[in-house]
Amino acid sequence: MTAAVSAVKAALRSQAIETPSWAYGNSGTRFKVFAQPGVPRTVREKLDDAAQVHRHTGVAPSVALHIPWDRVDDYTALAAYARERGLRLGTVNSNVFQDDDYKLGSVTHPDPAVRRKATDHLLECVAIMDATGSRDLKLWFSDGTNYPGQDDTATRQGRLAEALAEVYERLGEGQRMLLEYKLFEPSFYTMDVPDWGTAYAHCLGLGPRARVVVDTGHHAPGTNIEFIVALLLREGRLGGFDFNSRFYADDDLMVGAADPFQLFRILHEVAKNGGFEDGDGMEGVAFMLDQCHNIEAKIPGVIRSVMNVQEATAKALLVDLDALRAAQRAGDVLGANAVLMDAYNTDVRPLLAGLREEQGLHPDPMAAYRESGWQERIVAERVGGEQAGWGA
Ligand code: LRH
Ligand code: MN
Ligand code: MN
Repeated sequence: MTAAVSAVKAALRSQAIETPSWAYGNSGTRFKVFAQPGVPRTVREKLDDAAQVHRHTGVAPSVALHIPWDRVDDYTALAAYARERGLRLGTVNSNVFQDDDYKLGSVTHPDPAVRRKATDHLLECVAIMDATGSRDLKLWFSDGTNYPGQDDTATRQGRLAEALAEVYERLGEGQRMLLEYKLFEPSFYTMDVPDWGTAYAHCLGLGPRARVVVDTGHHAPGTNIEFIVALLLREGRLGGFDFNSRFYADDDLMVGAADPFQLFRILHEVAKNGGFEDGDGMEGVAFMLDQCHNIEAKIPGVIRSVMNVQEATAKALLVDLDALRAAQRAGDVLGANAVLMDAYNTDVRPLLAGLREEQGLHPDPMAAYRESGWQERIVAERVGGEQAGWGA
């Protein structure tokens, strides 16, 4: 027996998956960016594309911005533009990693003038959130060192804490700070926020609206990510996810492509916590994609990713928790494992197709997009101008 289908559908209806503005632009590796025809030239065109994803999936109502890639003169007007397309502006991602001044770090740089510049950018991002109505500020720092002895690790932690405290103080009432960690890259000896423990310690020092964000690509191979998720949920400090797939490092491939079972195990931890329901609230878990579609078509790549998260979510929601707990209490190792695997091995595609039809959507979002003619239209219309890309 699996969990009641009506409850599963209700939770699926309330889940929201945020798509990143940068997924719609050109991206690549350090070897080559393969430009695609029809790619957006402006932030507004990125929103137009995101609206297509939401139109066909029904579960992608918000778009994450990245500043300065998505810098505009009037963020209130941009928010209105999003609203007219059935979207809202979501998480604001800061960027203190693409300026020459940040070679030795941003908020942890040895020079206080560089630290000031970086912190001012983070404060500017909060001002943008005021205008867009965004709840979450997402902070990721490339800061770190390449060589032993290059700088003092503990001193850098102090500089980081100081900058974070200043930004945390600036947050408005309904705003949160999400701190993202990453094992390595671009710094290769030490990263200043390399793991969940470091991020968690800083969040604890800041206050309850500071939360950890788990980017699934930012761990060492073999890391038990669902353990980290369970622990952060228990502590009330899981702010959200940056979903993507990795085979080797921070590959930023489509979520669920490399290891759908891991995605299921992660979402099972969220499901046990009722985490799909009140995603918008201050306690909500943000489900964000952080991906780059280097060789596959952008919009279908995002649609496929949203569907992958939805499928893993449906399977996680299907776990019969009563049966699981009974087996666990009885010490029935194989029984408990079987309950979990029953849910994972369920083909949830018919359930999701039915749910979409109930919502007036095409049962197959990929086919709906193909049939919509949007791709042909943007290829024909978006000529001239500079195409947006990762870092532009
Ligand atoms: C860093 C990262 C972070 C950035 C995004 C563009 O690797 O995952 O979330 O904001 O890439
Ligand atoms: Mn990320
Ligand atoms: Mn990353």
